[in-house]
Amino acid sequence: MTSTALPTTEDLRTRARTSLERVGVTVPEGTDFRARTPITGEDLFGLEAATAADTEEALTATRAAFLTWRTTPAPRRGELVRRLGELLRDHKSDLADLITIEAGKIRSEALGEVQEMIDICDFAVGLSRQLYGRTIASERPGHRLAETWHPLGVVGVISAFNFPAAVWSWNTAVALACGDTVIWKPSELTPLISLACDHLLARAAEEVGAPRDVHRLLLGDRTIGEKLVDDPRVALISATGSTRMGREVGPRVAARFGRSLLELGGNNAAVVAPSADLDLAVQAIVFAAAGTAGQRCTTLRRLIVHRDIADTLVARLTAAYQKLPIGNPFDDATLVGPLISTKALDGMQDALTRAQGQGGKILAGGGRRLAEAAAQAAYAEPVIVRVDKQSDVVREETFAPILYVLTYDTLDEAIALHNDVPQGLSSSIFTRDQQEAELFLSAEGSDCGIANVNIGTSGAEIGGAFGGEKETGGGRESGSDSWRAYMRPATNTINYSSRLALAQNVSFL
Ligand code: UN1
Repeated sequence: MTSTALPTTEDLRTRARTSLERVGVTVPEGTDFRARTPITGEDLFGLEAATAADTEEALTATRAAFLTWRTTPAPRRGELVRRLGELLRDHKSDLADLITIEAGKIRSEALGEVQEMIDICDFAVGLSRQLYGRTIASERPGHRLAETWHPLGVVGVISAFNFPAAVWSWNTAVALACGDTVIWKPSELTPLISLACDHLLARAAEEVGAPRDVHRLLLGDRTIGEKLVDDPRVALISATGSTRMGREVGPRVAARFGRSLLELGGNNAAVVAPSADLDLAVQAIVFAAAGTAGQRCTTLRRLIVHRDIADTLVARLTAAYQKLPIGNPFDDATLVGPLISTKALDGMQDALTRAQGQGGKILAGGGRRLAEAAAQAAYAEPVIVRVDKQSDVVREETFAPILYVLTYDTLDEAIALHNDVPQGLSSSIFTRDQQEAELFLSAEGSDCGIANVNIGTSGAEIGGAFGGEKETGGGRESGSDSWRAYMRPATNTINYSSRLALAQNVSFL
């Protein structure tokens, strides 16, 4: 199925300009690089990129701002985040428009992304009154041990096109509450939503009397990210993107003893057991695998189905895939928008060719859509591929809507297959058998940072910690106690007696 005709690039340009103006941003015209839309695959505006001097200035300014921000009481810092959350609420629709225009997300998911930003702001406001340390029992009389959490410094946020605003907000709302300042290097593919977010934060800072330099946006190519990665003034690099990118960033930050928080590739799977509620499973699987055109790091990429129900489930999924409306993401009926680029589509076709060469059989989808409308736009049918083993291509993350289906006989076998990939982000099991569910969640079950029961792999709430193991990079962002990554703990030993007692019964003098 195909939804209504695509808007023209001129319509999208006008809509982007209107949304930006309502947010308060005047598009800074330039010639360094171009904002484009995957909806038509065409350019929207020419923009200016940050120069090396701009990057240097941002480093100096955010470092100077940190020196005052770190001593601003945390609940006062929370006021900035609260104001940002209010402005995001006021501009929810405009921001969602920009996300749809630049990332191609359907309207409901784009609004969801803005909601995710609002949610993390609420969370971080509460956090600003809950940066708790502990008191620890001392082994010495008249002594107290305590743990104090201090702001860390400048945080460099490197974000990807697919969650162009929410991932920035997870990092920025929490970092600001924690007393850090932020430099943001967004994806070159999503500059407009970045300008809008930066503008709203600057406005919030002005309104609450916080330093303007608590945040800086640097638009441009990877050389900016590299500068942040290598500069010792950046205390923490929080980078979201491919495992290939993380392989470069991690060691470079470590080489200067900086900290990094990496949120890299996923190759997420769901196990579907014989007792699963199939109505629920089908709905959850289609959203997780085909939603966002397969371009979430949490997208469901592997389905591990019990042999007894495999044919039934696959038939139901295939039928659902055939009805997926693909096309204009602004159309309420559309469920699958464009891929970000023709390069992404080439990557998808290449993976499908390889999968077939490695024994895979395409059961649904796989074709190109709306090719006639715009050669530069990349609309693709989400695909289901049946495979009999986890060959090379199945073990890789292809950032496109491809769902590989494998079968299993015993749960042990399913868990072994599940964990036998290099990535470890998100996972789920569909079962009504409590023993199976608990085993999947146990230490001998899923090896991922996110493990769910009777819900898909994507669409996590902000309250939990977000991130994964193995090649996913090990970082945790967003909720729970992820805030600790943005602060440094100091252990304090306080002697309130008038005797010097040495630990471990050491005697001296
Ligand atoms: C990402 O794809 O980088 O759980 C983030 C989810 C979203 C976040 C995805 N809340 O799918």
